[in-house]
Amino acid sequence: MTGGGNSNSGAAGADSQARFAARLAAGRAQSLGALRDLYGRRSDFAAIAERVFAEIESCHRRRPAVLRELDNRRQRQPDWFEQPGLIGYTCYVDRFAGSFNQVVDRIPYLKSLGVSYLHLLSVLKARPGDSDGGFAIEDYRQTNPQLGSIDELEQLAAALRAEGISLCVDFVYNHTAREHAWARRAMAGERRYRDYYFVFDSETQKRHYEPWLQQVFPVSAPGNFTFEQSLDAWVWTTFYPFQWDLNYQNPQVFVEMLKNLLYLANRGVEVFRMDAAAFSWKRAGTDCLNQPETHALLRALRALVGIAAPSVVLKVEAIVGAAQATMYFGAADCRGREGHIAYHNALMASLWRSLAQENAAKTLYLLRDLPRNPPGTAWVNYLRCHDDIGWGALLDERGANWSSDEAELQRVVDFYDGLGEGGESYARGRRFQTQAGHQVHGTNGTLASLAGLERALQAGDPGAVDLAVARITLLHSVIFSQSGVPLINMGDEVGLLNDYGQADRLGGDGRWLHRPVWHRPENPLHRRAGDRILAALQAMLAARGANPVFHARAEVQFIELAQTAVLAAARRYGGQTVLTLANFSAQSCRIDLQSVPPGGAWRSATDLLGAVAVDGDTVALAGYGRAWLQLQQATDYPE
Ligand code: OTU
Repeated sequence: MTGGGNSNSGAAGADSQARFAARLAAGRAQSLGALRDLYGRRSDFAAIAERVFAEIESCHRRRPAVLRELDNRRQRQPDWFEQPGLIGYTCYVDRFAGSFNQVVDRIPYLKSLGVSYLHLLSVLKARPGDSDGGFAIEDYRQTNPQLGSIDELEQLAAALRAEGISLCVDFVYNHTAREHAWARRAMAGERRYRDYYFVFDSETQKRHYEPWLQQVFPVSAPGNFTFEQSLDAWVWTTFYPFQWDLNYQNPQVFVEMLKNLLYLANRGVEVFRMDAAAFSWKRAGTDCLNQPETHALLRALRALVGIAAPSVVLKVEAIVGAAQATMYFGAADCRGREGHIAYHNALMASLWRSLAQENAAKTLYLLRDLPRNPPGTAWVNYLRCHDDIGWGALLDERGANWSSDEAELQRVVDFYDGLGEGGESYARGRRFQTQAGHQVHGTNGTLASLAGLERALQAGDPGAVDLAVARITLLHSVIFSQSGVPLINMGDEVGLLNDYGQADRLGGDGRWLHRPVWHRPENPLHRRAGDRILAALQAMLAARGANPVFHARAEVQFIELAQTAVLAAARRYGGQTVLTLANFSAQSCRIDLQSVPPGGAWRSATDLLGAVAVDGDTVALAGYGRAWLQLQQATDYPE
């Protein structure tokens, strides 16, 4: 291992040992509690627990000195990922820069945006050929050779850290590739490795589960099981047939995956994106999502990582309804003990629904009615990622006032397919995994194409380009003014459009439509639009980063205005009060600020974005306009 220094020598080593011992003493009961929820009924539980603690001790022993220092720093500032200045960016290494080494060259660009957290996709060694965009891992301790070696990844992590940027990579822990050594050994007849997966000899076993399961890729990978000739059995494959679900009921799997995670943490990964987190535990007769053990598994990992490598953050990727998603921060007496951060998938989908409907009401209800985050947790707020916009999270969530029925969402899906009610819409997206009888699933397309830029450029219509730029800026203004980590999706900051060539070339999976190679647009109209988007995002992020009011722990009040197109929230923190406004309609409007607590005080407020001026007790918002109005003085703010 490079760059670590001798982590065990002298006084520093003794000090570090003492800190580890203190963390172990403090975190042991919690770790054991979570492990017991997973394996407590087994007669060999004591041995399993002993094994786990031995592993974290050995991980800590090997932890490089610089990372131990980072651990200490982060322990002194445990809210570091709740700070307004934490700004994320997500990209494929090859599509953004080329290789790990070339990402280093792009650090100045990232810094110009204020980025301090970089999520790199497709980093670990995936199976050859189709790998679901890198989500079928063959070896968790090697990297994709086209991008560079694991040592180069470690050097990249260090280079990023030196610039104040935390590296995040995917931890694809629900499944491995069929080519992973464990799967190979299972296929070679080793019983021990067969038990790492769900291998069913008979159709009957499969039927204990199958009727209750949903499908993630109903068109390109129908079903949840794949018949494997070499095993003469069915293998559980939630995603593609080459992605074999791991069996965490087998404690061996837990231990091995924990070791993999800690290995990568010791290589300098600071944030793990816990891929497909909702699926990790199976229970017959259920949909096998969000099971109690699914949560216990994450709780165990958090507690153990907190002892061995406490600067590490777990980011939960659970693409489920909002009420279920909040549970990944920990529920009941475990609040705050599970994921540190989690994707706000329902908000993401709801923002797109609001844009299509030119109505922010349901987004407001969603934000207003969700429980407040427990301390030490935060949402990850995003607009687009490498996946589709999954509409499932908005579908009739136990009658919540933020949910939609199929018919309503169908109109949203049609809208993003380019079909408006009166004819064509401005969007250029494509529905994903949609089959007859089940119309609402997902939508693909880049943010810019969905927001109208592609169509405007095709028409060569500068007015339509302006509107598209305004929509793109508006959506970003919302995620930049929320509590939690804003995450920019590569290319959205310069208005990159759908990549039809790639989508057609790679066929089967429509998500390739919105995974373009990063470039500066050539068409002058496009380029100017991209420059404007970039400048607007930079200005908003600078305003966010400099103002304590955007801390994740701010007091937030969501405000129902007469104008349902406008999403309004008042935030208070660190002696500052800011009212954020976002108009989801193309129509301009005038907002009566006297109706917003604390009433008349807004008269003297100024817009942090410099876009609007308060006029007496009102403020005018342009179509798709936004404002962050800051009170001049700290005011007593009614609850
Ligand atoms: C995640 O996604 C990844 O983000 C996808 O790229 C992978 O295909 C998948 O896991 C398998 O590793 O299950 O809990 O577009 O939203 O597959 C979330 C569909 C997931 C994705 C869904 C998702």
